[in-house]
Amino acid sequence: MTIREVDGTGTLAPARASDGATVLASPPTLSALTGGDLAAVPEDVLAQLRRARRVLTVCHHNPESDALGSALGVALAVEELGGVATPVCADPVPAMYGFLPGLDRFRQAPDPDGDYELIVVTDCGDLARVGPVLESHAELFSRLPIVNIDHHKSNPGFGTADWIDADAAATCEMVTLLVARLGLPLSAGNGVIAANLMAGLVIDTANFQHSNTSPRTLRVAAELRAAGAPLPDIARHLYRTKPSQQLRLFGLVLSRLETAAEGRLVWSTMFEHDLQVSGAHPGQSEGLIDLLGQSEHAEVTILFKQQGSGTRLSVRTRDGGVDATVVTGRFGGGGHARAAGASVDLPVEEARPLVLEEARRRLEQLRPS
Ligand SMILES: [Mn+2]
Repeated sequence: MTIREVDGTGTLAPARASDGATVLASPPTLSALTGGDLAAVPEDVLAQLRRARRVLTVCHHNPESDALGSALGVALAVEELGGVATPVCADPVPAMYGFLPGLDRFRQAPDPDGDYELIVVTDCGDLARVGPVLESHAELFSRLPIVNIDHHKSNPGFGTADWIDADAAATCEMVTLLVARLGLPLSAGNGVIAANLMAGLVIDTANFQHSNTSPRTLRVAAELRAAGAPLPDIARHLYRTKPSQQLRLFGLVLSRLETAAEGRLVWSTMFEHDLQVSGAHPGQSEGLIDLLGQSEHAEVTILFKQQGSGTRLSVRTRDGGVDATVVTGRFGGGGHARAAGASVDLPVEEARPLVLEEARRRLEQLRPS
């Protein structure tokens, strides 16, 4: 289908640069998105983006690919419409995203000669998420209109124009709709737009596996895939690419997996010498607990990490089961009901039986065996 019937007049207004020149002779063909999907983009957001020629796009500091993809996607769309844009993130692009094209466009501060007319903030649940750029360029943020595009339910609406959609799996899902509504083909920008928007979807849905993956998310993904987004590469780089040292570390810790309460309680321990043996660094234990939690009957999964004379514990629990914060709370920790952690001032051999006893007690309360 083509994106007709979306502006209420029966025809799609062709994308126009602010000097009135028609950028596209005919609207791009879409294969999956519906008129209803496209109609979700607010008119005031479209109007601001069609009008502005010099645009600053900003995502949150400590970025992942939903932040980066959404800010870059908007910037490139502005440029496709004949404007100039600077994508900014307060922090450098993490090395793990180095395989994605176009991220070298990011600056860590606005261009002093940018002469911006508009700021587009993406994937920020509140304006402070922008990070240090906000304070260092306070004048810019207070003077210029702000378009706020985000999918965090808690977003207070800090923009001149706000588009907050908590049903969107990713801000990149929203930006895909925006790019299409602007009349641009999703293959625009040499495929950079589609690749980065897809990466944002992949990260925020964990490969389209989280419950936030809606039919619309999949239609958006289908559209990006049709536009050439390299989904297999993105999924492999983000989820199936690990240094051998990290896999060796996983192996050491997985080999110590223990279970109790008919497999409902699962745990393992990572010792400091595991890092030396495997050659991994401490940050590479990321993902281990989720692997342990794949144990078939696991309801409470605990990873104990030796930290000098103390112990760090991570707890994961199954939906509808034990509240992980109740277990970690006993040991001065916190977190979320399904994922929590604590640091215990005891050697791992002493901390472990105490924590396991507490976890077992909570399991027992829930469903006595
Ligand atoms: Mn996001």
